[in-house]
Amino acid sequence: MKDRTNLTLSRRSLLKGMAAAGAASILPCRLLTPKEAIAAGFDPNEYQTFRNACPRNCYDTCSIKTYVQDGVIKYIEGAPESTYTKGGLCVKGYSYPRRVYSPDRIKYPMIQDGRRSGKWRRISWDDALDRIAKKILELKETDGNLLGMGLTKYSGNFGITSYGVEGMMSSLGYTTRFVGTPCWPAGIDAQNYDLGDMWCNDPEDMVKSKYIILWGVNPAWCAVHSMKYIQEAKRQGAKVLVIDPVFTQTAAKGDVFWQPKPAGDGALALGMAKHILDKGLVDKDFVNSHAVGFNEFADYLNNNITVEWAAEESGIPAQEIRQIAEEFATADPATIWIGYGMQRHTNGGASVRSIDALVAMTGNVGKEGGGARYGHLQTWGFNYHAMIQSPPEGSVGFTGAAARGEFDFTEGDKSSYSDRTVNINKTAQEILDTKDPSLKLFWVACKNPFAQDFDRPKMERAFDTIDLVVSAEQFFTETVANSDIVLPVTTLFEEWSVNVSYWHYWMGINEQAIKPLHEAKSNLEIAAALSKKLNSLSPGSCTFQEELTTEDWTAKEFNQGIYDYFGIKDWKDLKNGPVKAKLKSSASWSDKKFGTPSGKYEFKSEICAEHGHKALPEFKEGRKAYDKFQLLTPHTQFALHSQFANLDWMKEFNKEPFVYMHPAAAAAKGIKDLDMVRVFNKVGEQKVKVKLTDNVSKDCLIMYEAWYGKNTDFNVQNLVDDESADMGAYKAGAPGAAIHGQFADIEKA
Ligand SMILES: Nc1nc2c(c(=O)[nH]1)N[C@H]1C(S)=C(S)[C@@H](COP(=O)(O)OP(=O)(O)OC[C@H]3O[C@@H](n4cnc5c(=O)[nH]c(N)nc54)[C@H](O)[C@@H]3O)O[C@H]1N2
Ligand SMILES: Nc1nc2c(c(=O)[nH]1)N[C@H]1C(S)=C(S)[C@@H](COP(=O)(O)OP(=O)(O)OC[C@H]3O[C@@H](n4cnc5c(=O)[nH]c(N)nc54)[C@H](O)[C@@H]3O)O[C@H]1N2
Ligand SMILES: [Mo]
Repeated sequence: MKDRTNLTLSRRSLLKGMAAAGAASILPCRLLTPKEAIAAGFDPNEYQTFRNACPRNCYDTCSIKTYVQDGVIKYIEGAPESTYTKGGLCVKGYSYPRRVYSPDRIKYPMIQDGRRSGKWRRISWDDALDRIAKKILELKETDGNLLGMGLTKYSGNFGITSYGVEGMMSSLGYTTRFVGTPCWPAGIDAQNYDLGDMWCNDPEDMVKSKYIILWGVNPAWCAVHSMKYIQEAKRQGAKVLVIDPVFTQTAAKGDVFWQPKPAGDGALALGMAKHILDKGLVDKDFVNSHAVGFNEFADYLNNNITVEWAAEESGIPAQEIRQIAEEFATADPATIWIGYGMQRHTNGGASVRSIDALVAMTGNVGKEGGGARYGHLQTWGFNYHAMIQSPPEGSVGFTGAAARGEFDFTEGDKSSYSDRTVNINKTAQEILDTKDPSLKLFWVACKNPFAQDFDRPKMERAFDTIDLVVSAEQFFTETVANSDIVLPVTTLFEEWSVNVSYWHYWMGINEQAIKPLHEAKSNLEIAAALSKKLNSLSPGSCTFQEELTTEDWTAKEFNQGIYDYFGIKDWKDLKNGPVKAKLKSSASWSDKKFGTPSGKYEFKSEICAEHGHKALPEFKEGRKAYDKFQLLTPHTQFALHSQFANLDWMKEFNKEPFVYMHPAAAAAKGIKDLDMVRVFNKVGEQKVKVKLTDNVSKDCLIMYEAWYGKNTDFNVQNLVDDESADMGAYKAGAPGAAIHGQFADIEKA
């Protein structure tokens, strides 16, 4: 029997979360339902309640109900109104009060005397902003433009008002932006080539599925609220197959588990497609009426693919491939949830295209309970008022006409001035390579490059070339340690915003439930304060509004389109609870009108070919091994990237990091359970304790990403290089990262 202990831990942690959030007296020894809590003496009328929304980069984007007494958060729960959140939060969510009131929070602006020295001094907001503003003005003076100022921002806070960070940069002038995403871009491009957009069914309709393949996705940890739909579908007779190189907790809940070689997914999907073709199980109506290029795809399969070859490439026995392919093709409806984990490879985009093809050829696209589910941005139609700001009059920018370092600012049409964009997935290398002007001032917000970007040793060298690094943060992360000035930012409970998901179809308002703690300011308030300071030093040097409230700026994000889509009259309606989009069908593409040039599903995509890939979803090999073991660094239950694992409650369940290894592979190296080991490769090395488990294959090492706080040097990015995924540049502006296309060796330390 595989290890399921973490599931129990999760439940215990929930209890702990609620109890310590202030409801201890009414929660004696287990998690109570709201009804039981009330029966036990919990009187909701004694509290002020607020609506909040978890802004972390997560499928679930939970709607939260917050109970406040005397200006202090006492208790939080999932909003009962949302059928998705359904009154519950995840284990991390329940720990929020510990995050807000953590003694480790950055409380004031501070300055460090020497990077990584740890010698931080408190300074006033005025002093901090004065130093930053003077550096901005100095750059404009010496360079004649502001391209020497860089911004790296990603997903620390996905509340819509946080796009005010980008807005702040635009209001200063044309700057250098780190663009792209480490998360999901290869799959986004793949779905755009095939379907004309990334657009998934409502996850709540998985209950209608008769066959569910969870392909490189771990919802038991990463999208906990979706598990109830999968479980319900199972109760109604659906079969669930989980495909992952790791026996995850999601796998433990499935009926069948396939443990393929990492990056072997394309071969597996094509092998299944070939068998479906051989057996005459193709949905002829769909491929003839609603698709282009199926005949060419069928020719490709007939000429190049055999089930035996697929078995060899993926490590899954041919007989199993045949059986599952037949089951999938004959179940109606059948669906595949394509995870973000599986596309973080040098062939990730190609693999997603072949999985899309499998769903399409069986006629499961555009069907309720069916679909190639990846993600969507249908609910994101906000104004992006905070983000769209104009540069000051006379700003000089990048003309984009010439290669980096060779362009002439004096030439070119001023209306075509733009920011200079560089690849976020090669942050360290881009900092080192960017010249004329080089980066001298770096703004980091909603981003932890030392924990989440790649090649940490190179990151340190790169940061050391920058004059002034400013981090807007909540905790003293490794990135803060490599900064000069840190600005304290509010948590979600201390500001207004609005949140939607890239997975479900709910929208929730985020009210300010408590006053900002210490001297923290929101991303928007920081932008306003910087603007005020700059304009006092040099009038007209910043266009950002100097006085604002996050509530007013949240209101500015709404429009009639959003109101109509969600069926509300006013954004204030959201104070009554989250609302769900009024969907015509729970299925995406239900009218079979696709966003591709042909308006049909494109088994053959000319755009894809123009972008240098194959027109058909052909097989592409994964990255060639450069060391003994494949190294995977996926997401963990007790952290959301570099957030949460540092909190005291989380540490009770997840005290320290481990590398996970198969016992047989360990025996061959003389390594025993809980030994201290050294994991190393061409990027760097990491010392960590080992846990032996047959949840991983003999050829793999697993280390979960997370930042545990200041007392450990654990960082998976010491072992992950910045190799690109095959796709991502089309829709995200830069290719994805081959995060799981990594290799390493291990020895006893
Ligand atoms: N090895 C490896 N690397 C990975 C991945 C992996 O699987 N393995 N996954 C990748 C993926 S999928 C993603 S999405 C990225 C995530 O990378 P990031 O977006 O960098 O992830 P987070 O750690 O969630 O957030 C970064 C920081 O934002 C801060 N923050 C939170 N709220 C606010 C706010 O309101 N304002 C400001 N200024 N800061 C705030 C948090 O304290 C945190 O330190 O990592 C990628 N990197
Ligand atoms: N608890 C928690 N929840 C989260 C996050 C978190 O950090 N913690 N992060 C959020 C974010 S930003 C994201 S992007 C999502 C990610 O959500 P998921 O996509 O579910 O998570 P990952 O851990 O990135 O990857 C999922 C699985 O892909 C597997 N995998 C790796 N390589 C391959 C391969 O070649 N083939 C196959 N078939 N599988 C492979 C990994 O072993 C892993 O189990 O979750 C979100 N939710
Ligand atoms: Mo992500």
